[in-house]
Amino acid sequence: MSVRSQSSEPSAAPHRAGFACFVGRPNAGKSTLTNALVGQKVAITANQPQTTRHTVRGIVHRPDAQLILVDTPGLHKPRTLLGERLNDIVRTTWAEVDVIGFCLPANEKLGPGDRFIAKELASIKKTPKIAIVTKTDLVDSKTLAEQLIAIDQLGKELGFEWAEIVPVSAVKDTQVDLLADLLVPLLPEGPALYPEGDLTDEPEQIMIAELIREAALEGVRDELPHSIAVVVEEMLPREDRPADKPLLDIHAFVYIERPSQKGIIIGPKGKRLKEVGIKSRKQIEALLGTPVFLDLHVKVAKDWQRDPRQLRKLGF
Ligand SMILES: Nc1nc2c(ncn2[C@@H]2O[C@H](COP(=O)(O)OP(=O)(O)OP(=O)(O)O)[C@@H](O)[C@H]2O)c(=O)[nH]1
Ligand SMILES: [Mg+2]
Repeated sequence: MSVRSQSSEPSAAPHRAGFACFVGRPNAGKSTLTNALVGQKVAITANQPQTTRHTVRGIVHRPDAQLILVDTPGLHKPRTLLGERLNDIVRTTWAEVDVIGFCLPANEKLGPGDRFIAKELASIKKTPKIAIVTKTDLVDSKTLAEQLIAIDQLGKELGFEWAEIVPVSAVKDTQVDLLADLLVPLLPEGPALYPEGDLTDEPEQIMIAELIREAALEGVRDELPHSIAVVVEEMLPREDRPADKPLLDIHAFVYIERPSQKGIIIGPKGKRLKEVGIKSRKQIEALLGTPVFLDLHVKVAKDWQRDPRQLRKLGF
């Protein structure tokens, strides 16, 4: 029998702080889940594979813990140098975090891509792994139950136990808080690592470029989403503006890989590019809290996904 102290105060749980990464196939819902946990958009999302191209940190502040989420690009069979770089980022990340959250969509049966990732995870023995079944709002309870069993089985086949298997819906905000509750005890004890109120450590310039890319991704298909890259070249407060009416000039380039893609991005009479500008400008203004003049230019960076020099220029 354990001896309890007489104090009526329950001994306070130690403060914890650490890193959890979300990994999984492209389009599994990692970035949407990151945003749901943080309570604000820190990572862009799209209904297309390979939307995320760098690690995005989202910070969850709680009285008992600081949970730093590291959203990663979807792990996939690479077809380009960019794809290889993205996969490298994922592998470096999962080797460094305190806990790994493996995201598997509820509405897709486990496939070779998931098994491939799970196998690699199995070799990272020291790090606890939580299986997260995403998009549960898209399936009925029977399908969900089958998925949970399949995931449990997958762990057993590979010779490890999931620390937890948690079904969530980021879109319907179902069990998102529970997921945080399960991740926190797996973090090391320690003080907060980021200042209170910081929700991400993404530089503003990168977030802006990402918001433009997100708007540009909407409605494009096939290979085009992969071909788009956005770089913010310059951000300058407009001169001669009264102090109470500032305007920020933002100049950005939307890169594509081939001249033939230009027409699609720009659209008839520039209509499409204009829409991308309007949509992303609203989000940028909300992010910065200041009116913005957004100047977008489309440029060709020939076959940039395969060209080391171009990749470097674009920040990969
Ligand atoms: N219905 C539903 N859709 C979701 C949910 N979570 C994500 N999605 C959708 O799934 C698609 C992919 O979501 P993302 O969060 O961009 O996926 P990701 O895993 O970050 O994708 P990559 O960055 O390409 O690896 C988007 O269209 C999301 O709106 C969810 O809980 N329910
Ligand atoms: Mg993503």
